[in-house]
Amino acid sequence: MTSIKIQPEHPRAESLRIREKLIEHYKEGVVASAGLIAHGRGEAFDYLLGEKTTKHALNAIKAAAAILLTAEKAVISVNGNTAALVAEEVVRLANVVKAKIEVNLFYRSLERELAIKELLEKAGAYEVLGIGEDASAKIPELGSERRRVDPRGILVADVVLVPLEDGDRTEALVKMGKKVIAIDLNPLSRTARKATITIVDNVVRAMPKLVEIAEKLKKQDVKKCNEILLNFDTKKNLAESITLIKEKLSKLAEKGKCLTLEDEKHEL
Ligand code: PTJ
Repeated sequence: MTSIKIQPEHPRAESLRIREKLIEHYKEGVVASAGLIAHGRGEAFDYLLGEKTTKHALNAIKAAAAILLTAEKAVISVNGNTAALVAEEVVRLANVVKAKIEVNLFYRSLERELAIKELLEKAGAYEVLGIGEDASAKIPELGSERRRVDPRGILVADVVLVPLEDGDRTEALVKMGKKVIAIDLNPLSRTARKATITIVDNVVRAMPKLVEIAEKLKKQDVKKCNEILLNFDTKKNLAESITLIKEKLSKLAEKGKCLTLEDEKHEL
């Protein structure tokens, strides 16, 4: 149930729908109040990226699918925003790549953990790790509540997918020898810069694409995954996303008109 009626012809209808979804889940105790602010930052970068999955993001998604399919113990880490926006895709991906699902929150409370678990179970999850006392292990050198992890999940994982979050845990997980896949619209964030593979895209577009590509890749020989990973350069890929933003802005400035990125979408 949404609190405003979104007209389908509104030029920013999709963006408004996503906002309403987050607000709704905020009211239900899934999304943290800071999650709404975090979304605003994401929106700003999405606007600069043209609100579409770029070819660079697609290459990173392929590499992410390959690393998840070749993992021994993959875990999808879920926070409030991720659960609100892509709970079904989280469950689908977990099934395709045989990953575990673990709730891991910055603003941790048992109420939120349980609300997120319920949402994931409604989406079809049969096991959700990291709830309450289950998160009994600790990630070393990490001060925030994110340090508390499940000994059956993130603690022993070799690959962890962390859709949109703050950067210090990514860094700590990499230091522990884990491979971290981040989905973050901000290519300048610490998460984006520290992850093993960074997908600079909106989770609402990246997650369904990741499921689709993992499903296709799973049918192929494992050699294909290794080949994708061998040819993927994280730093180069991240730099390409930053360059894309720079070029888009330069193009708008060159025109000498007061164009918005909305205009640019139609012009290019
Ligand atoms: O649910 P919790 O308690 O774990 O808290 C979650 C938030 C998101 C509040 C917490 O992790 C946080 O404060 O994160 P930050 O430091 O604000 O970072 C969030 C990052 O996600 C920013 O770099 C945003 O640009 C990015 N982001 C926001 N929305 C999206 C996004 N990236 C991809 N898709 C989005 N929809």
